[in-house]
Amino acid sequence: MMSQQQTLVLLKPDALQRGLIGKIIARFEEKGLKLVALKMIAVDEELARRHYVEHLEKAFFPELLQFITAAPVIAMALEGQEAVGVVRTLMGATNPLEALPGTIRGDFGLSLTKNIIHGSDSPQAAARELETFFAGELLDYDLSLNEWVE
Ligand code: IDP
Ligand code: MG
Repeated sequence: MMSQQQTLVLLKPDALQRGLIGKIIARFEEKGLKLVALKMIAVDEELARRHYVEHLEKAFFPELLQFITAAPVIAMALEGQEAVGVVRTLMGATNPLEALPGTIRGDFGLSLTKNIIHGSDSPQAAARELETFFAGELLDYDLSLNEWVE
């Protein structure tokens, strides 16, 4: 069954430094997803540990921590039919070397760590991550394009 969902997206420090922010946000707009929150934020170690709690013990965590705290990120909440899975599909595989062309990671990345974008991997993760970045800040409004894309 299809359902309206909300999901958290982070445009990681490499996306900002490489000037890819506008292009990536455009892909979500063009898809028809609705922005319900958007901000730029410097992720500190405490926030990184909270967000990536399932990865704290992984061998790559120190490298991930260094990367995600190296420059600001753009955080956004997106809403739409099956938004969690749709965003993951648009992102492409975690490893940009394996991500298909046409996906964000497939088109823009080469590095497994510096892979441009984060998207929640389940509705449960989305709820937790949206609380981490946007507690009480999600906006409720009518988007006129919705009647044409859903
Ligand atoms: P995801 O971002 O596609 O959900 P996760 O497995 O949740 O992938 O990993 C979180 C992030 O940690 C990745 O997006 C990537 O930046 C980094 N990462 C994942 N696996 C590795 C690895 O094996 N080496 C280095 N960095 C990794
Ligand atoms: Mg993940």
